[in-house]
Amino acid sequence: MSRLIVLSNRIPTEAEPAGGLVVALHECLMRQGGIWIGSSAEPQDVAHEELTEIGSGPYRRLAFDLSHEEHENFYLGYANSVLWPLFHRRSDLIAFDAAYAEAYAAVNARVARLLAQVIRPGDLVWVHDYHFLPVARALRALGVANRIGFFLHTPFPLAADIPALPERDEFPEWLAAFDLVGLQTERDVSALQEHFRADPAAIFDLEGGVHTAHGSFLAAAFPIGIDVESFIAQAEASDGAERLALAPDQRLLIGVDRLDYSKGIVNRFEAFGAYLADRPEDAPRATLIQIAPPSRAELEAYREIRTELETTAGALNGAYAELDWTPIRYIRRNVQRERLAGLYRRANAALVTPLADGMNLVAKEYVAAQDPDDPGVLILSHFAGAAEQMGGALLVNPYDTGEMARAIAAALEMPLADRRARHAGMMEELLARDISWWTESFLSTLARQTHRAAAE
Ligand code: GDG
Repeated sequence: MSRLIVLSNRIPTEAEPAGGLVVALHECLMRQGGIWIGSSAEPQDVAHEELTEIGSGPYRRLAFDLSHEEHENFYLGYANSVLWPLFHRRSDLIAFDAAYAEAYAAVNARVARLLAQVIRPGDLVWVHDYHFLPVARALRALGVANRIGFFLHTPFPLAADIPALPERDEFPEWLAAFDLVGLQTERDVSALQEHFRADPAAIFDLEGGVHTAHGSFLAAAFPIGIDVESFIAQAEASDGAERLALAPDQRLLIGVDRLDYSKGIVNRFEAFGAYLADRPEDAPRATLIQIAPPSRAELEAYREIRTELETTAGALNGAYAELDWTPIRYIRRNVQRERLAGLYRRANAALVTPLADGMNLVAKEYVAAQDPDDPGVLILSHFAGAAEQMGGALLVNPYDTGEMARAIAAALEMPLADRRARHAGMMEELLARDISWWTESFLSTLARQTHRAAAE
């Protein structure tokens, strides 16, 4: 069996709670042997040309340095102020700075040199996410002929938006240096094909192969899943709901998101406000619990969205709260995973309403956590990748406050038989394509790629 070399922005440490993706990759590495490579937890004064061993364990974890300047220009700059907004249809938020592109190229070139030192013939290389788009091209230039797969966790950018990228001419070359480009949804595969259609020399085959002047690769959808069984067990064992101290008939809605402008949290609060405004006097009270741990807080766009969110929550609570009822409970602190599972189970509906999202695992976790005899309702944005699979959700346009407010009312009034049928359908899909399916199908597809002579 081939060894696996994983490259991702961060390497999981023992101190952090392990999510489904981390556990799944950990299991692959345990099975196949290999190395997990990512950036050091803290930026350094100088980025040395070496990999540092992290901890000890059944497989190696190696970290590469990022200097303070690279943290600014590569991570916060190019990755999160150019690619992230572009890939989430927010070209208006792109920050243009030549230093960003320079740092992005330099870090990827260094990571490629370091990777080339540890890759052995026959290894499979699995690169994660938009931080490392050019790394395969850099590896090919160093003579690495191994199979290299890439998985994009975000949406694939719309063809019409890609011209906003200063490095638009290099973008197709970056992709073509991989053997396999995995995307979350069929919609993303179509977006990729549309982008390559602009190249008159590009040929597409029926199996998803894209043949370009820069090389051939396979583009396919691998919708990421969750560890369904372990989520069910956590939800059943959790004390999350008791901690809320809610009256038994109190209706609960839940939102859980990294605080990010792509997640549509402000729109969601406004929709909940519209629901509250229209709610009949005698309707049961509903509370929205929103868990939103901050991320990328050094960036202005993230500080702005936080202020906007907190202002909106404050205004709605001011308008609708009563002495014994707070409509929005907003929690910025990270909530333990087990507790979260119990909160999902207690919630009558989840509001998963991103403006753009690669997949959105919260949608899947919410469904998995439900009591099958009395399940809650998933309200899901059309623009989450999960919408392609979760046919039993109430699908909404997150920009349409009125539509979302009506979906909240419909969810809270939905008859049990309807809730059960929707939940059962979604569970079937979740079980069929869980996180093990995801890693296995990606890696077996990568292992089958034969067009580029792999160094055996
Ligand atoms: C990217 C893509 C894609 C959140 N708050 C807490 C907490 N969480 C956990 C959730 C969930 C995860 O974080 C968030 O995952 P998402 O999928 O919703 O979103 P991103 O972080 O943006 O992830 C996304 C994903 O990659 C995987 O490919 O689905 O589209 O953007 O697991 O539960 N967990 C705990 N406490 C919190 O307070 N324990």
